[in-house]
Amino acid sequence: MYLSRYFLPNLKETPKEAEIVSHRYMLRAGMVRQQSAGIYSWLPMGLRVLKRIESIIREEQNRAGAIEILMPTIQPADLWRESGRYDAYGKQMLRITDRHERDMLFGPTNEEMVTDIFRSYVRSYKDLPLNLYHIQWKFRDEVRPRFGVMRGREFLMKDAYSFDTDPENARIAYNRMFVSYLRTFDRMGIKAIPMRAETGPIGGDMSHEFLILADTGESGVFCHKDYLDLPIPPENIDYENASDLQDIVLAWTNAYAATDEMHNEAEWAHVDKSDRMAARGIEVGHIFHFGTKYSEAMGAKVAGPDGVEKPVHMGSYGIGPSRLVAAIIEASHDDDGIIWPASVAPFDLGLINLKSGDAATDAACLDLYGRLENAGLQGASLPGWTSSACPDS
Ligand code: P5A
Repeated sequence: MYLSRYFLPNLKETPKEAEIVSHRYMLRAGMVRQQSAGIYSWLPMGLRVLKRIESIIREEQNRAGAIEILMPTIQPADLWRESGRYDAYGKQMLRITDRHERDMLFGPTNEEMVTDIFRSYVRSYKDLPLNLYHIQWKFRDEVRPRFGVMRGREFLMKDAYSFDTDPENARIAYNRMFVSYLRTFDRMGIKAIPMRAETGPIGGDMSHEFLILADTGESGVFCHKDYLDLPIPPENIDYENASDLQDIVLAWTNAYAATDEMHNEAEWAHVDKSDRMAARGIEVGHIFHFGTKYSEAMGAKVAGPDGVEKPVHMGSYGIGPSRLVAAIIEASHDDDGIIWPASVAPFDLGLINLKSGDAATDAACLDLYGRLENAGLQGASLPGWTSSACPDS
């Protein structure tokens, strides 16, 4: 890509509305443009980072056996009436009426819709386990959209949904996603620590949030220092091996780790003072086990070997790719700008022609540019390069 032919509307001044560093740098680097409170257009360089984050997530979801689908952003209210969440969701839900006076909504999450897909096709335990995911825009009318794409109203989510015959298998499905999240965040160059979490409007009895440590995080976190050095599961981890998965989850949940909502002073007191980390964190992922909450309400049943039909056991697993763009910047920057982890950098390199107009240098640069591209590297090339537009990779 020639920088002179690229669309990189970078700003010289720091916009006043940007309170945190990631928002400032994203606006200054021309990555996003705010269109309304909490609603953003993604400009070319921002979109490149978002797409790289998406593809890491996709690769790790596929590796863990999840299957990609794509559900719509607009959903019929009737599905949500079946689960009882249409009224319960309150003002966070953007409600829409179509020309036939039918109640619709812009999806804040997809538990109901995926349960509807499941009940329409799956009847037997032989078709399980199943995990379906999609990467789709969501809308939540947040009371305080802020910090740019960190807490947007329209935001991208990867949401996966697991279906199993019983609680034991549902636990294995949960562990699979837990382990795949450790790999996913590690590949993005960030340390995300799983912490026990509230289940909120999604519901259920077991939940972990994945948080990265950053001073600007919205949650207070309390955790053991050991989490900073635990090994990440390898690429060839066997997702069919339930006991390996359980061992990894135990290792990653053994020491104390909780957000302020779940913090327990009595348990914290048992952690040696020198091992304590009390910090701020950004939630980049959140996983839930909620058993039969939706399948019972919506009649999603499978027949077991004995032919008896029972509601399917479910969990849901979210990651925020658009929030991750900002979160990675919060975790990796200095006073001069963003320090992109190589795996998510918008460009792999910048090629600078210091003698633009000199025929031999121009030809050498062009040749090098072509060869780098053929080698699979994504570069931004001159002439017209300015240091303020230079990605830091
Ligand atoms: C899990 C998947 C859910 O909605 N249902 C489907 C469950 N979980 S969650 O925790 O509410 O959201 C999952 C992840 O989405 C990101 N996220 C946001 N990103 C930007 N702006 C927002 N307003 C926002 N709300 C949630 C987070 O990364 C969260 O972990």
